[in-house]
Amino acid sequence: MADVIDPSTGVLLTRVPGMGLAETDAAIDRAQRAFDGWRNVAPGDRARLLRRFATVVDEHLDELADLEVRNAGHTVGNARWEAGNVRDVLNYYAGAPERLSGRQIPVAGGIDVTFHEPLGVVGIIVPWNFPMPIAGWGFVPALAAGNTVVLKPAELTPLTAIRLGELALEAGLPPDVFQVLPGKGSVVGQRFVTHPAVRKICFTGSTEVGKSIMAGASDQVKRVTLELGGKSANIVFADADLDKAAAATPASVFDNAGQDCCARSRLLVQESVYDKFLSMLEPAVQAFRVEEPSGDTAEMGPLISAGHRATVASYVEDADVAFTGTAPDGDGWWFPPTVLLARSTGDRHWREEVFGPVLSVLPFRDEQDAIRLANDTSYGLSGSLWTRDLGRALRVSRAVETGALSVNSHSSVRYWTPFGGMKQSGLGRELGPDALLSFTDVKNVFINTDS
Ligand code: TAP
Repeated sequence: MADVIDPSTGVLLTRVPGMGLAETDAAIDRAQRAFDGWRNVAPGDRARLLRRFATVVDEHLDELADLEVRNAGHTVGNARWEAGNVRDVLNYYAGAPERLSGRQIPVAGGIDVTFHEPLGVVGIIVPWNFPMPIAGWGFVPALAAGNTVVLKPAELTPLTAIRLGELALEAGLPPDVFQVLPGKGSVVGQRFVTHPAVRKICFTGSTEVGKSIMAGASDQVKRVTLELGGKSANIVFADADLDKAAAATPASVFDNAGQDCCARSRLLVQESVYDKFLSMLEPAVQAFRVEEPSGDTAEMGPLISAGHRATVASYVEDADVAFTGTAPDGDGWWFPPTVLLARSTGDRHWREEVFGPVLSVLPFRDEQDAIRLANDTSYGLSGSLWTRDLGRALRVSRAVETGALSVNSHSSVRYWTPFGGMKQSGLGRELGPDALLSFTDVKNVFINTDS
């Protein structure tokens, strides 16, 4: 049994039984048995079932959002967006089954055709920071491509995933096609790695665990998609619209209390506007509303757990604090938005993923210096740059080694565009038009037409 706690109050919400090894094996066996039936559901019918699932999620949007506010401390605005994202991803990939076509390739003496075959059982391992969207980015394309799915939510945040599993059945998905298996990563998640019937793992979480999953998966040449950590840069050039850049910066790193692999947690400001920009940023950070997350005005809620709050606090001890925002006192795992001045690129808060509402700031000289500093990390997930110079925007976009970048904006995620990391931020891409194919293998068939 795992305690499920409301991070905004520290109060126990419920207890959820964790699956052991035998139950995990039984669920994987059921998923394997369900595979043949699911892959053979006519494309139009599979599409209709996914659309119906989207409708049922939409009908339960407020309920799902409320669960996430209480279980993960997400602001209600974010939580509604997250439930809506599951619905949208379902609708988007519901268009896939009838479009999952192979090729006909010209050959002598016959015809040659390719098929995108589903893999079998796909295991999805989800972290606690975005329980709904990250689950959906894995299970939806996997199902659309004809795979069956076993999904392990994070122990801290299992409630919305469990509810989505129930809603799938309500929408008419056949039993065992999509199963949610709460439990420990070291038990349920690890079994996905070692069980031969699980043909692919989609993992989102820490780089350390991601590496161990990749190493374990090599034993069975198991496919993996990895979405790992980030330490993304927000680069502000002197020619940028500084008002807009300063106004947008707090949400770029403090949204979801900084517990976001795309958080722009390193701010690089051109030295000629460094002091001016920080003086513009300070009131924007102080105005960022850290409040009880169920209120409509909340822009940021608490951190996920007491242990995580202690980890985040350890980055601020002994650091140069430029200024902070405010956070509620009292129970719950609250932490104020905090802006730190990096003394050098060797500072721990500059180098490591804090995964909390902590922004590190450093000045840069010129374009080359900005690119060098932005790339001086083993991560490469996301990032932003602010400039009015179109040529520079393109040059810097191409030079910064990240999987997703935004110019004069902080957006990273649209369900119809690819998302994923370079370097040690990950492997493969989720979302967008191509993600579906990563849940299939290509089969090539030659048919001899000689008489
Ligand atoms: P992880 O330990 O990586 O947990 C992520 C998921 O993997 C959870 O469901 C976890 O299960 C599971 N897991 C853990 N060990 C496993 C194993 N040996 N085999 C299979 N699955 C396993 O992350 P965390 O401890 O929650 O967070 C630690 C740090 O990772 C954060 O501070 C942050 O820096 C980073 N992080 C990054 C992301 C993204 S989006 N890139 C998301 C979360 C965390 P349990 O429920 O048992 O833990």
